Amino acid sequence: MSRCDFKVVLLGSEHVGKTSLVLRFVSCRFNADIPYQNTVGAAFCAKTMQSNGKDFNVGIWDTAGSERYEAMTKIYYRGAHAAIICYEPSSAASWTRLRHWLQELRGIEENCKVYLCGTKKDLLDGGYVTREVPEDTVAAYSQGLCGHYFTSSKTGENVDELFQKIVDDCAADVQLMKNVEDMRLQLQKDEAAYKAKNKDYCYC
Ligand SMILES: Nc1nc2c(ncn2[C@@H]2O[C@H](COP(=O)(O)OP(=O)(O)O)[C@@H](O)[C@H]2O)c(=O)[nH]1
Ligand SMILES: [Mg+2]
Repeated sequence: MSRCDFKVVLLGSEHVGKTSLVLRFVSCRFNADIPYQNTVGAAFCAKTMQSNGKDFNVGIWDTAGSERYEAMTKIYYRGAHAAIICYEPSSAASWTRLRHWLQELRGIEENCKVYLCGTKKDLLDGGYVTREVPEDTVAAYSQGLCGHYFTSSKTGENVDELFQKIVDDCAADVQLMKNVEDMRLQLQKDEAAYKAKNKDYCYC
């Protein structure tokens, strides 16, 4: 299995914590001491996850939130099975912008599963910041979407839960799973054909 079974994109304004969320999930790390690095275009990583006893290769695209890269970011929506749209509960601006990301995404991938993610839970819990986005506003907006998670990449709280829910939802999607099976079969055929063809050139 060399290609990704499920494609997940991360969207949200600059600085909301998208790259930290991916880093925490994939590497179980949090780099608070590293100076802020803007993601350019998008970064890709993959992780194997299980659902219902089966393995799935999950590809994660961490996009740049900056308007400078917006035209580029759209390229990464295409073919996404799930999107995590991030906002900071202490930033009304990041919440306002979230609607924009959702519209953009829907325009390109109508059937993409959408998850909202409120980031930096540790800061709110610790009283370091104050909430600007009311909880009932988030709850109302989340209805009709696939879920809402409130995460901390610093402590890891709810990070695995968010990604597990995405994989479980994808694995339970009959049409999507049919495509995954078809793609795996095609890959096996391509690989067998490639090996058969290259056998003729082997002199060992
Ligand atoms: N305390 C705390 N800081 C965070 C958390 N997530 C991200 N940050 C910090 O927020 C800043 C922006 O994070 P980053 O992941 O680069 O945001 P991005 O621009 O959305 O990719 C960095 O200084 C991170 O260390 C978190 O869960 N808790
Ligand atoms: Mg980033």
